[in-house]
Amino acid sequence: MSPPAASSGVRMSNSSLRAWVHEVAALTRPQHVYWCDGSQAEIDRLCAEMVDDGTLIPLDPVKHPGCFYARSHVNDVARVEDRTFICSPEKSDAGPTNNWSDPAAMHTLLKQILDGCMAGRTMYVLPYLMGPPKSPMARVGIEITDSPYVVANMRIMTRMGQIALDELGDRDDFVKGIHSVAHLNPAERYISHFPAENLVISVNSNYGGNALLGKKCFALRLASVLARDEGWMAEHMLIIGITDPTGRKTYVAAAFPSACGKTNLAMLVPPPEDLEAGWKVETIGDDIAWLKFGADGRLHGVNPEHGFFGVAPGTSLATNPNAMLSCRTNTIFTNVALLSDHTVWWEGMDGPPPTQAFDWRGNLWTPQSPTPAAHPNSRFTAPASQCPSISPDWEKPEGVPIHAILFGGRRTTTIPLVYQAFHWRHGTFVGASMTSEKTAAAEGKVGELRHDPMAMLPFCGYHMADYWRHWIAMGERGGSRMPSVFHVNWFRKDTNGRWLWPGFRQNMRVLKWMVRRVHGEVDAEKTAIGLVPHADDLGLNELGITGNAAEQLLGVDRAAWMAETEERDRFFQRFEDRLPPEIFFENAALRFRLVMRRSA
Ligand code: OXD
Ligand code: MN
Repeated sequence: MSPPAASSGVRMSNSSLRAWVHEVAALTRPQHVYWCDGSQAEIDRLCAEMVDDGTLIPLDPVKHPGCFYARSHVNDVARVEDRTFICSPEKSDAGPTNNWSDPAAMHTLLKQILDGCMAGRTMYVLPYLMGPPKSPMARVGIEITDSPYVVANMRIMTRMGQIALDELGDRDDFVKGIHSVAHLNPAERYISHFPAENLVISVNSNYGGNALLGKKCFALRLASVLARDEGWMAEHMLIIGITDPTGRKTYVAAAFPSACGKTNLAMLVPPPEDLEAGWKVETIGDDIAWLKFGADGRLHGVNPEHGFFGVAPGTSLATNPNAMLSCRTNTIFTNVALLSDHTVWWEGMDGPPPTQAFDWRGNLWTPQSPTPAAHPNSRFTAPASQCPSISPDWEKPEGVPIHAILFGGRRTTTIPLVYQAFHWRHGTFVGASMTSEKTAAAEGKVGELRHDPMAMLPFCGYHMADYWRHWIAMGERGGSRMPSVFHVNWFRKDTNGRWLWPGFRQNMRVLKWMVRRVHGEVDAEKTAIGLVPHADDLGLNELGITGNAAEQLLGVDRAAWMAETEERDRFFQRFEDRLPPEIFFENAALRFRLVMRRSA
């Protein structure tokens, strides 16, 4: 017998959905079952309840209308890659970069944790849509959760409620997600994906990346499997539209590891002289892209999300005014610092630090305190529609044609500011070879270098070598219509540890060069690693970057690159005979070009 459903206005006649919800309720035994309709009245009521029980603190209604402050448990502040599992029927299908568990064994273990875990709580049933309404690329997910904080965040991050039920109709192909905060016990924390069942079960965490199941769990890990099987791509990429002074639009999708500036690039404000000349950058998405061939044979991209789950520290009016304006209203701030006037603060915000604040743990903080006021992975959850740079195309059901794909990492040495791959297969190798210094978005030691192919290391739901094979196959299908591929590195330092590149708005110089490359309007220097801009074409002189600094920023250090190829070989060996020969070949060809001191 399942408990009574607390009434909401949802209209629903999908019997497979109803049966599954009953099954989950019978296991988790909540006090109430509540179907979310996604309405404003519903969320207002839920937020009022969370304010009453201390889960949320309302922010100043004038400075931050509709905004709330939340703190997580101190042991629950980031994604937990060592507790994230791909439970594919065959171990070999998860590959060497994922944790695998036998699906039956994982189900048994999770059943014990889920058994009665919602007792005394309300179980929320959240229907949500990933992708623009009426888009052939959109998919419906259902998340069952006992966390009203998750409901409030999912309502921002997805199109949630009746709209999703209407899109689903009577179909049973929805992605299932079961989430319970259970006891927030880190030893029993599991983020488990069952690709063969279109199912995610996440227990003992309430952190966004682990608990908002539409995001990393569905839109990347499970969607990457669906995409492989159905001939499309689910990628950890932002999408922007760049308008040049002729009015022409060029769309770029870009994959950077977590906390490496995707949100900043997605919302870039060009420097004043470019704005005056007629350049514009518009945001379609800041984290995830679903790419599918359109009727024109090109890859088209949609942003499956509906909001931003942005890293707060370092975000300011100087570094990302569009993000600051996006999160002024109707936003949930998690683990930032709270000021006594009910506004928020984090390290890197404009102006001097406050004389005192309550830190993310709730302790009194002053600038003399030895620890940061905001957790380095503190977040804002803000509606994408509030972003001043949101593109008029962002909800186009058919998506936007992707002209260029950009890879990037946080590398203080070796990798130049920008280079272009010779062709798609080489570009696949460039993406597969991505490395970056570790950030706070996942647990682990910050600063360590790690391989993060296509920024998908923590998000690919199957064997990474098969994923590269899928990229190569997509390239064979798309032929000359595939996007051009580039690699950027905003994070180069000189031998004294000073940044070589100013970054932020000046990244527009690189984007403009890429636009001109895509349309065949500027040439490039053929080097062993790829096609590199001439310093003049980026206007490096105007930035005072000349001589040795320009050489370091754009040059190819053959010895360092040889070491890079050796490191790549070591990494690729992990994939044994599943490694596509094309990837092996591209690394050998790179080494050959470096040794022969030839260009291409
Ligand atoms: C994110 C991440 O939150 O990549 O987007 O960790
Ligand atoms: Mn991300």
